[in-house]
Amino acid sequence: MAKNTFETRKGEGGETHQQVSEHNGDTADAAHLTTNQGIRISDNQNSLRSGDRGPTLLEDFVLREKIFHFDHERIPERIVHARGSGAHGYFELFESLADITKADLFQRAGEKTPLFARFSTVAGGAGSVDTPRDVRGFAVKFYTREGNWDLVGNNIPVFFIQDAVKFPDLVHAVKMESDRAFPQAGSAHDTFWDWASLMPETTHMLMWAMSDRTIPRSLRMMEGFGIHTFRLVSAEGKSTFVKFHWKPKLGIQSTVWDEALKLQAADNDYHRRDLWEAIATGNFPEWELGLQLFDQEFADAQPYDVLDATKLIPEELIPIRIVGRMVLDRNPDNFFAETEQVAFCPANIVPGVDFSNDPLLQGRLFSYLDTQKSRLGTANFHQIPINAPKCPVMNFQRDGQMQMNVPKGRANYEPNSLAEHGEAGGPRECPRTGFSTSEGRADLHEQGGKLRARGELFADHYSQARLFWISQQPTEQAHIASSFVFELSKVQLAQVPPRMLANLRNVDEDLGRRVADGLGLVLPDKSPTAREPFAMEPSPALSIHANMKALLTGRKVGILIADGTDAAELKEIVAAVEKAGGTAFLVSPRIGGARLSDENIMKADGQLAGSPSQLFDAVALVLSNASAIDLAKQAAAVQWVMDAFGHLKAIGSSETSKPLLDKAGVAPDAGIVGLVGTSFVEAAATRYWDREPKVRALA
Ligand code: HDE
Repeated sequence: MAKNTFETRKGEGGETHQQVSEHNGDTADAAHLTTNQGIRISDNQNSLRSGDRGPTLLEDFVLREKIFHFDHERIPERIVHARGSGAHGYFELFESLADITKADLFQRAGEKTPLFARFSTVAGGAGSVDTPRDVRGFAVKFYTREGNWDLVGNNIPVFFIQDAVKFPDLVHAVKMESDRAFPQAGSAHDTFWDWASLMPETTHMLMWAMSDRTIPRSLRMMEGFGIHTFRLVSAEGKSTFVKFHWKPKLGIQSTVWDEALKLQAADNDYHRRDLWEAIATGNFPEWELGLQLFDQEFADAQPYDVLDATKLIPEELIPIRIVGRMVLDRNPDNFFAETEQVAFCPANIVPGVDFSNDPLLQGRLFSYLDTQKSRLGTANFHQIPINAPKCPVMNFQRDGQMQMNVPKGRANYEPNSLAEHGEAGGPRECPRTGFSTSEGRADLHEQGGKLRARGELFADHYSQARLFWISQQPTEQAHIASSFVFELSKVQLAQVPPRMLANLRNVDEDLGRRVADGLGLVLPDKSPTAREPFAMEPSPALSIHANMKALLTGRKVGILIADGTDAAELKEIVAAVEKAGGTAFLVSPRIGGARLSDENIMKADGQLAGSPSQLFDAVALVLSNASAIDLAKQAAAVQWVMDAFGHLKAIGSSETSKPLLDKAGVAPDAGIVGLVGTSFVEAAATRYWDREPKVRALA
């Protein structure tokens, strides 16, 4: 802004920037430090004092302005989803959807629409860690030619509650407890489980929350879901129900729980850094946009209500139609201005997209606008660059705090006949192209009088929780049961775990029994059900393990080196990792590097103690025998290997590295391989679930 001001002054024929510089002897083309009023600052190191050891003077407007601005740098953090990371990118349409929707961004195959995406954890504060067990927000703002469309979703296709009226209770229960302000960023505490165990409608979501979905390996490796049923509306007014899905190009992948816990110490910013580095190195994260399209007839035939956000529609029933892709190709220039100030709102939709009567969605339509006013402080938050539509905005809304526009003329009402904005007197309604609520919304007309009630089918809380359970592979089931044990073991209120067990028995007897065993509790009677669950066919699409892609692309391999490392072997392994699309990261006891067998010094990317193996997807040990014997005496090195083994990762090692492997208790299996040929890069593309029973007892 300061720069523009100078340019304007030049244009107006006043004293120019150049002339000012010549007056005072500063170089004309230097970037001058100024106050917010544009006054050049001569000294940014010393405040104005009375004598060089005397008191600071009140008249020092440079100091006062700087500190004043600093004092107000923070704004209220988001009440939920406070911790987030964002990036710019674009959406590219694969095929025209003109027959289904008139939304402009879905008309022309190959066309790109700019967007900004923000991923977040839910419970923790803005400064909390990236890897707690938590749902992840997945919010996308499309800057379409017809205005902004925000698809504000999560990485899980269902939600905890059915009605917006319960949201404050959910959030109060899960966030840090109100008297003691802990725990930060985690659900493993009394109030969350007290509330959840009293709310059977949470059960389906709890199954997802206790699965590996809530400990993603990377923001780039998680799915996204719009959750609610929305509508797409064609130019002819035909309306189709839709559920939105984002499918990551790298496949879904999660960490194991012990790894996620240790990541909290290894790198608080693990996901933020991963996203940033991927974009900075040109490995642009990518997701495909998929639609589940269905009509009223299908909706009416289901034994669950499509307006209930605790239910999903199995992909096997309504296949996902891939219609385009999102590519994130630019990191933010400024975290605060963009990622922090971006203001999403599910009510931001464009002609051709419409809401359904999902009572959770309906409540959200109010909440987001309201929260932005308290977070960003003004009703003009839409003028902040990251929120501003990239199409014209024309109306007679005026004034308000932080108004950035300078509307001209007297006409600030509609209709008017002042002809100040052209013959029509300013912007007018657009009955043909403007947004109009779909007439095809049968769900609008199906109600009786004014009621505080839910549809009958909303009362079934267990059928889909069971669907999720039976769609998981045995290791995934063991992770779910173990997570329930972990979380409920942190609960100190004696009445809560039995209540939760009573609910879990309605999902699956075996699950209830395993969690009870893990807790050392007697299995209580089943809790009464409001509506009897019914059987559903398993949906393999709900399993991570069944759908994980064996890829090294986008993944990171830690390579341990030390003095005496074989130079040729190291070169070969780094080349193989990079050829397979992975990143090779050299770890050494000293950051300055290691003296290789050819006497050259190889600088390390990370020092051993600061680069634990949980930061990598697979590890390789390229050590001389002497170094391996030496490192076997160092806890950091032994732990490095033990953790890689315990986190079910591939370990490649030269024969000479064996003393360290042995010390770490590494037992042979398919993931323990040599470094010759392609065996390591092939092994490094996956995890070794079969190893798990050898390294930990699961419920
Ligand atoms: Fe949100 N949610 N939410 N939510 N939500 C917010 O808006 C709210 C819900 C989601 O990166 C808040 O700007 C209510 C479901 C994401 O900035 C707030 C209800 C889903 C983000 C709010 C829900 C979400 C938010 C807090 C129940 C998945 C972060 C700060 C009716 C479909 C967006 C803010 C970002 C943020 C309210 C339920 C996703 C308070 C009342 C369901 C990804 O307005």
